[in-house]
Amino acid sequence: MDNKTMARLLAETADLMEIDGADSFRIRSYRRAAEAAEQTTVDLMEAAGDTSRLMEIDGIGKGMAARLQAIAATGTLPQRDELLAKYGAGVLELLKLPGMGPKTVALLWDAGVIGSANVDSVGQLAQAIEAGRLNGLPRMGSKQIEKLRKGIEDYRRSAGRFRIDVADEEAQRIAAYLLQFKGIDKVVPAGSLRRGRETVGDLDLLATGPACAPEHTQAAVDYVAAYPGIHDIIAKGENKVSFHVDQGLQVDVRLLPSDSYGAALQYFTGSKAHNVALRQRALKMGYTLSEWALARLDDGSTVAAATEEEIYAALKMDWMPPEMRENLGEIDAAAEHRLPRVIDLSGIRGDVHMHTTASDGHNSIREMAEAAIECGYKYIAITDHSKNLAMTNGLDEKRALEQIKQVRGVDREMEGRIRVFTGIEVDILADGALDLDDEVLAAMDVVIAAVHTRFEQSREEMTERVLKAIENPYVRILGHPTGRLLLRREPFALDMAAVLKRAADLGVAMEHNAAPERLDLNDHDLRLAKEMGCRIAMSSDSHDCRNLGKMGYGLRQLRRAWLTAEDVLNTRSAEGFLAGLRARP
Ligand code: DGT
Ligand code: CA
Ligand code: CA
Repeated sequence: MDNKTMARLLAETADLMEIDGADSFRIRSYRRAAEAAEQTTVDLMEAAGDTSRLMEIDGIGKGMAARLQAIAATGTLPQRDELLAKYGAGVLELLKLPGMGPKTVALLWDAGVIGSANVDSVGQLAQAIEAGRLNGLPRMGSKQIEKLRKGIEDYRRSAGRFRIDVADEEAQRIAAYLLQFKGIDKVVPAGSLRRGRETVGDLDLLATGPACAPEHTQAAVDYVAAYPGIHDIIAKGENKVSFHVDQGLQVDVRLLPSDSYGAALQYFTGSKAHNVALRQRALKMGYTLSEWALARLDDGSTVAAATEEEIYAALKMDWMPPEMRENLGEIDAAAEHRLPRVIDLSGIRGDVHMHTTASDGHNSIREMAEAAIECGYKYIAITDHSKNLAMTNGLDEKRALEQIKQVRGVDREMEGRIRVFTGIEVDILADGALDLDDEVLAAMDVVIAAVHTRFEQSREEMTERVLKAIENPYVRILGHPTGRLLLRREPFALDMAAVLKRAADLGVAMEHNAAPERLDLNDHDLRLAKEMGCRIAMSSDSHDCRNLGKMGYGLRQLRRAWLTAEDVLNTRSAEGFLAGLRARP
C-alpha cells in the first residue's frame, strides 16, 4: 500500500465520521493525519513498525500513528468499516459528486433519501431528484438540486457506462482516423458495442491490415497513440493501445494480423458468457479456442482463424449475429440450425411516433412527411403530446381535432408517395385516465398512451394506472412503457408481466422507442413481450426531421431480443400495419 492510499483511507474515515456526527476535534485529527500522510516523504509502510518514527511526522500524534499501523497491518480501519456498514459503501461514491460534502450526505440520510446497505447511493439520489423528493429539504434550493442532477450525470459519464450512441460515434471518429494510416485496412468495433448493448463499459476496436502484422506494429501503435481525441494513455503495448478520450470513455484498440482476425473478432466480441460456453463446446470436440485460433488439442494445429464463419462452422454451428451472443440459448440453437432470422433495418417500412411544431417538435407535418419519404418509409403517424404536458404545448381536444384535418390534408397532398396517419401521444394521467376525450381519440388512427409524470408511484399504483389506461378501447400502442432515460432516470416500478399479459389479450402493441436515450422496452422485456404474445411497434419518437430514420440502435435491441420481422408491426405495409393494431370498438 502506498502513502496516497493510506491518506485516502484516513480522509474517508474523517468524512464518514462527519456524516455520523462525530466530535469535530476527532474528525480534524484524521483530516490532519491524512494531509500529513499525503505530504510526507517517509514511506509509511516501511515506517509502520516504528511508532516514534511515525510520530516525528508533522501532524501525526500517538493516536494517528496507531491508526496508520492498523492500516499497514490490515489494509483498513475498524472505524471506517463500521461506518461503511452503517451507511453503505455507496456513500463514498456520493461524496465524489460536485457540491456533495459530508453535511449534505447527512442531510440526505436523515431525510431518508439514501438508506443503509445500499451500494448504489448515487442511483438512490438520482431517483429522489427525479421524484422531486429533495424539494423543500433544508439548503436544497432548485439551483442546488439542479447542480446535483448535473453532477450525477457527469459522474456517471466519467465513472460508469456510456450510451450506445455516444460510444458508437466515438468509435466512428477513431475508425476514420485509423483508416488514414497506410496499412490499416479495416477497423471494426468488438465487445458490447458490436453486440448492440444499450450501454457500453469500454470501447473495444480491432484494426487489421499489413501494418498490423506481428513484429511490424510499432509504427501503427505510435499512430494510434497519437489520436487527437486522447485524454490520457492507460497502456501502450506491442499490439494494443488503451486510452481515455476526453469525456472519460476508455478505448482498447488492438492491431491484429489478418490471418487470425476472425478468431480475435469472435473472442473480443464476447460476451464472456458466450465465449465460456463456446470454449466448452470446443473442448468436447477436441479443440481449443483462443483469441488467436481454433486449434486441435493434440497437435496444436490451426483449424480455423481467419473468419468467424469458419470458426463457427468448424464447431458445427451456424454463424449468428453478435447481438445474440449472450449465452441465452443461441449456442444450442446454432448447433441445431434453428436460429431465428432476426429483423434487419431493411424490414422497417414506417415510423409511427413523432412530434411536430404543434407540440414540442421542430418541423411541420409536411416536413416530417417529406423527410420520411427520404428515409424510404411508406407511412408515418403524427403523434404530438396532449394538453396535460403544458410545457410541451400539448394539444387539447379542439387543437387535436384541427390537427386531424391538417394531417389528412397533407396525406392527400402526398398523393400516395407516403401515407400520413393521424395520431396522438396521449398522456396517461396519475389515476390511469387519459388526457383527451374518447370522441377525439376515436377519430385518430394511432393512439399511443404513455406515462410522463408521477414516476414515483408505487409498483401497485403504477401497474393499476397503466392497466387502466390500456383498457381504454382507443389505445393502440403503449409508448415507452417504463419511462426510463438511460443513465439518467431509472424505469418506474411496474409489474411488467401483468401489463404485457393484459396488452396481449387486448391487442395493444408495445412500443420499442428507439431514441437512444430511451431504448424502451429494453431487450429483456422485448423478449418477454414476444413470449406473452404482444406485438411490437418500433418508433423513432423524433422531435426533428433529421432524427427520422435513426432507428439503428433500437433495431439492435430488437435483434438482441431475437425478434423477427413478423414480430414487429411496422415491417408491414400501411394497410397491414393498421390491420395489425387493436381493432376499434
Ligand atoms: P463492457 O465493456 O462492459 O460493455 O462489455 P464487453 O462485453 O465489451 O466486455 P470487455 O470490454 O470486458 O471485453 C470484451 C470482450 O472480450 C468480452 O465481451 C469477451 C472478451 N473477454 C474479455 N475478458 C474475457 C475473459 O476473461 N474470458 C473470455 N472468455 N472472454 C473475455
Ligand atoms: Ca468493452
Ligand atoms: Ca475492453
